Amino acid sequence: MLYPRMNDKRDVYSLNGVWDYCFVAEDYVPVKKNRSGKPMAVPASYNDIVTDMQTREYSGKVLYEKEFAVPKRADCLYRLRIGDASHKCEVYLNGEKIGEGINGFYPVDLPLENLKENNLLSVLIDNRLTAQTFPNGRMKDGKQYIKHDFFNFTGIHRDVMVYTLPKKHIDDIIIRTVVDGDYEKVSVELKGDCGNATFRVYDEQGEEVVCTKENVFKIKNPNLWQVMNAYLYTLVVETDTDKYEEKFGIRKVEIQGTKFLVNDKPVYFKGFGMHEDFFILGRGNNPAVSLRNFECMKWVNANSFRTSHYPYSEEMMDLADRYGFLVIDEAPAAGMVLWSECFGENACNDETLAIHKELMRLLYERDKNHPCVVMVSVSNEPMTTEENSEKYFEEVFKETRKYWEVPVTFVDTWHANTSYAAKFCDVTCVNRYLGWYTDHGDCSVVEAQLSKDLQDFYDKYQKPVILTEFGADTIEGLHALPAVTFSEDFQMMYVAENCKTLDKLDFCIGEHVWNFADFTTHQTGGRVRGNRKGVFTKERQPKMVAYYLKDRWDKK
Ligand code: GCB
Repeated sequence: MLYPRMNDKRDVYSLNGVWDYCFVAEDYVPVKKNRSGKPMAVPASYNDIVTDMQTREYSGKVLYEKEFAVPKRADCLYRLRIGDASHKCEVYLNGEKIGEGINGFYPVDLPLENLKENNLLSVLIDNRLTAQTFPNGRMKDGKQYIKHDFFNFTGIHRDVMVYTLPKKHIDDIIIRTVVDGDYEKVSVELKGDCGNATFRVYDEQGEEVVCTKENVFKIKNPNLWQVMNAYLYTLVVETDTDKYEEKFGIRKVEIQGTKFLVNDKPVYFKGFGMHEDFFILGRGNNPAVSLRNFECMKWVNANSFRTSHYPYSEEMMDLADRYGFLVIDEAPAAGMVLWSECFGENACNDETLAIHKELMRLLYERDKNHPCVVMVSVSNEPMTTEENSEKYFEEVFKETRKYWEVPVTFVDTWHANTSYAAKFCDVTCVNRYLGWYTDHGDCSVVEAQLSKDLQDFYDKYQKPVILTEFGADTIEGLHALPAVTFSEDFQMMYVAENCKTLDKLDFCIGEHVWNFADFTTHQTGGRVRGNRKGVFTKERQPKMVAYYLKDRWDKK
């Protein structure tokens, strides 16, 4: 699956902007334009744009429509690309169904076969979460119940494009950098009707370093893609009829004992779990916000992040490649709780498993050429204390490993002896809020409890460990002596206590503070304008703890 890029063989037309949207009944079919639509921005969630609660928190079907026209050329094929419509969607062109998106957070890419002079594109979204959607949720008496701690943002969240392809075209490019001591072999697999292909590689100065007809070639004295010191080559594939340009980096990922090696050097993961979330935009992709996120992460001396709890936009992944961040690429499998059949339609079942497997494949299709992806996480905090989760995750891991060559994990909240799925992970990833959700306000419990928990995991599985979440809700500007919870003083003490403990555990290869920035959640008693565990505020300004981390990570 190639991202739409414009060149002399391919056109791209943006459909971003103001669309019409409205809520529709269960059996609604968009055969003709709905005249009751109101204006809505794309890409964006509608939830933080509207001013009434019923609209903000609506669960059901939502129709997005856009009229458009593009120059018509007989010599090419037209396709539609929606970066993400959350969650499931059906797509209609001029009243005819042309395809669907099985889940939010993934691109929907469909042929546009019967384009007219003027066209109507209708995207019928369903934002309800059940045991067969990702994330999981539960509907009861028309009400949405959710087990995860982030808002169910709804809308078309990423760019919408119409693009053209030559009739004989490249469908996909898979780039593998074979690092075998001299770090120089690159192999390119093409899919599609490609005929006679030429491969050219340009370095960052724009100098051509390779020009060949062979799909396996060498780059002399290559620059490696290094952590926070990225080097990206540009591959240009040209066939008789088509052309496509894809960036790639040369890097090798390996686990040796308790070490996670990138290009043979051990790395320590310093960074965050994050969310795609900003004022008014909701989960809408915005390059300025993404860049501010990266600049803040670089400033604080982070070198990695997890795409908690769903795949982030393709544009974010491109930036991570360019900055040199290590990314743990997470599937949207949050809130997975029930595997037992006695829960009927509320249980994860074979259908859930089939979709989960397909989402792992689609993640590979989308992200395979990104050097930043050094590990894949199949789920966040599933209820792996349930016996039936073992078989389920065995299958999900097996499927994921069919595609991905990087280490595979999931993020655990249970214990070494209680988690049925911990054994499948290449790296043990654990979330802990000791002194916060347990022994609230007492940092003195952290050292003993955290060391024991992580040591137990290591003793049992002998895998390197990352503390993938720890953090404390903090209201910026609130100070307290002694440091009570919600103050900046407490957050700093809390984070430092966890970090100090990790320094004593040599099997521990990383720390991801929860969260990079404050973010929106559902309304519950424990959340004041959402989750406030950000090291940065929602405006992307540092809280006091950011200065502690900046100093620590500079030395680490
Ligand atoms: C967790 C979850 C994360 C929550 C966080 C919290 O364990 O993985 O999604 O936001 O705790 O702050 O409660």
